Amino acid sequence: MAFENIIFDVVEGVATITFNRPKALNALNGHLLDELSAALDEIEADEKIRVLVLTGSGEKSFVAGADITELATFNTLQGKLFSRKGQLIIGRLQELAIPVIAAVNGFALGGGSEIALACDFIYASENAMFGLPEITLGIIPGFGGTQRLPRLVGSNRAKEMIFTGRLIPAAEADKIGMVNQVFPQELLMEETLKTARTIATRGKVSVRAAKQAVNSGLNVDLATGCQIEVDAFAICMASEDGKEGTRAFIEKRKPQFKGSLKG
Ligand code: CO8
Repeated sequence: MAFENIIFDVVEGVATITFNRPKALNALNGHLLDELSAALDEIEADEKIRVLVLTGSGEKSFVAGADITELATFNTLQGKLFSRKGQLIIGRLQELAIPVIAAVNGFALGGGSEIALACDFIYASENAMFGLPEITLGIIPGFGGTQRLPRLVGSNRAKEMIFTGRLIPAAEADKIGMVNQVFPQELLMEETLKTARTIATRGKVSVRAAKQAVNSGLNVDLATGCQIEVDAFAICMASEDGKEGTRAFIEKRKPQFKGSLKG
């Protein structure tokens, strides 16, 4: 499918989706969300894609939130449908079988922060700014921000950001555990792709199992989470990759993971 609002490419098992509406600082409109959904369909159908990276075009913005000019035209029902569409897509990002890394290269505001929060982790450029400024528009986050931000940085820090709409720079986001690493703008994609390629060399079954175990475990008590881990561990042990990884260690060679889901 040809895209107008995103750039989608795949290199050596790493897919990159670049939000690409530079005139509106890559703000999310309905068309962009539809294209994002179609790109996720393509990713899910391609067994060779091992990691997804999300970033924004240009050096100023990752995503400056929902498109406010479009939001302003919505009635209640349209607002509800837009919020639902966004939440479905963001939920898909979170649950995607492969890891998703946000490379935040500038403003990640409102829906932009919410997309980044649904990724497995965030790398940021030094000029990145995060925030949920919806309160300044008389609304609240609608793509999961009130739920995912407190889970990541604690309810007190999340409430301060959500109640004030204050934007925080990358260094502060790093300090409160919202981002994993901060890089100079010119190194952000290089460093992100380096990590993505490292993950792409790991066993597909074990990376998938690890993501599912962490995600599922966050929603349950520790004992249930540990049981989830037992089951995921057993699947890895029974997989071809699990056998190859342990055999390679004993034979003092690099493992050749095939990523087969067969046991
Ligand atoms: N929507 C539409 N256009 C935008 C947006 C946006 N979110 N952000 C920036 N733009 C446009 C500007 O209007 C401007 O266009 P033009 O050149 O035609 O005037 C262009 O991008 C450049 O922006 P600025 O001139 O404003 O650039 P500055 O460097 O001066 O400022 C800021 C950059 C601080 C990012 C500023 O543009 C800004 O505050 N933008 C809005 C940020 C915001 O409030 N985002 C949250 C939106 S609400 C949201 O995301 C809710 C998500 C959940 C929705 C739930 C469903 C109902």
